[in-house]
Amino acid sequence: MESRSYTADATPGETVTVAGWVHEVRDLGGIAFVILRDTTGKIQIKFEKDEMDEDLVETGLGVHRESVIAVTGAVEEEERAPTGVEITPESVEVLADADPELPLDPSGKVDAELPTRLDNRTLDLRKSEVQAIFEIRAEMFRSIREAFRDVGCTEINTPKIVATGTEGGTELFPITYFGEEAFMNQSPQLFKQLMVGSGLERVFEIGPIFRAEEHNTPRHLNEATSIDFESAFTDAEGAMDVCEEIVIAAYEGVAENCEAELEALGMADEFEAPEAGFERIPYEEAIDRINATGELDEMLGWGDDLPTEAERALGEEVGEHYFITEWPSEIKPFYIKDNDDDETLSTGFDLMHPRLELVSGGQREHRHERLIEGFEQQGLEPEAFEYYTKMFRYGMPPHAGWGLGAERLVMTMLGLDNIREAVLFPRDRQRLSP
Ligand code: AMO
Repeated sequence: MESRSYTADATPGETVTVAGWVHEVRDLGGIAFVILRDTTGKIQIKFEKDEMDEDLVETGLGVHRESVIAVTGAVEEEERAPTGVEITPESVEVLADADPELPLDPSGKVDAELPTRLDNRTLDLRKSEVQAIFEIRAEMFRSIREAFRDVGCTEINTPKIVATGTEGGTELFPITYFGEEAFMNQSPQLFKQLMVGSGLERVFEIGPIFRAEEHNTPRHLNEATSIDFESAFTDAEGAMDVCEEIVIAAYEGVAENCEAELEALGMADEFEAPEAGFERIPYEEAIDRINATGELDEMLGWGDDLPTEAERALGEEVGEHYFITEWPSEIKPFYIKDNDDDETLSTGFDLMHPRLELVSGGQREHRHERLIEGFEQQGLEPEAFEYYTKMFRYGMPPHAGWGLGAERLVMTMLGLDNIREAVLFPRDRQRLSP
């Protein structure tokens, strides 16, 4: 194939070779059109049956929809064409034929249910509005990485095959590691903490986390992508400041660089970055405000986790991103530090989108003795975590951090109903392939 041009770059006066998928064949009798689609858009190919070579016409119009073809020809202005230009073909080459029966219609004229879409993700991603989600996801990571660099973070990668769980035993995926029991990591929690005591001090990681969640919900995955931050010499307030900055940077990057994608999703007009200064609501006040909405069948009490309806009720009232701070110590993990003045309170915080939780974080317990006590209180054996606790005896600075679910960020940013729409190949209770 001659060097290939994108359809979006085809300029009148040039002779180009474009390559892509047959989006549509429109036969009007003496004249027929093939609409060819590539990653940048679509272009019309014009066939004038009486004036063109018979074989050329047959090849061009005989292909099934979604076949891959390459077309060489002159680009001309044509105001009746969908993009204002069309190609008069000199040659058409069929690079890959498509079956006439497709499991899913990439032109979007026939709707498909989510399971069918996920089973045929390759075809699903030929739709511009689906492609847009993943272009936006990629831009989100690009701008987040840049924002982390701007606040002095080093990007790290930590093991995903681990010896111990950190976020609760029931959600662990066990595996066999050369005859020994091991697990898929639930979060990079302990490793990122170990790095703040190293020379790196301030780190971030974007990587997979694995949770053997029993429930199949529109907001849970069994394999998710976590955006993790951890910094030495920072407290919960400082960690929340960075969290806010990163979330806003993600939105700003998308607003600046994804105009066409937002357009494809029909969101170009209303999309805007949240304003800085997210409200920070102490847990106790959050409970009171939720109870006051009258939306819950049962009143919430101190120490209760927030059920989905509670998150929704408060989210509706606040109407934008907000933090819940000062969670009860008893419902936060062993690595979260208690409040210095009141041990029943922790330094743990969550960042909430009005629809759901995006982030958990807090200041960490960096005092060795207290850390060991915390393990024991949670019924964990500190010996199993010695690789971690040991380093707290050799100079571990005060530190804080958080973990942000990337798919939840995409889901809330784009108003997607189901978190699976934000993942190429989701893993859930029913889905292990593709
Ligand atoms: P947590 O368990 O709250 O905290 O996870 C942090 C964030 O990760 C996302 N998340 C998920 N997203 C989709 N499906 C899941 N099953 C899933 N589980 C978690 C959520 C959640 O808010 N180590 C701590 C973080 C820290 O303190 O730094 C942790 O993992 O958006």
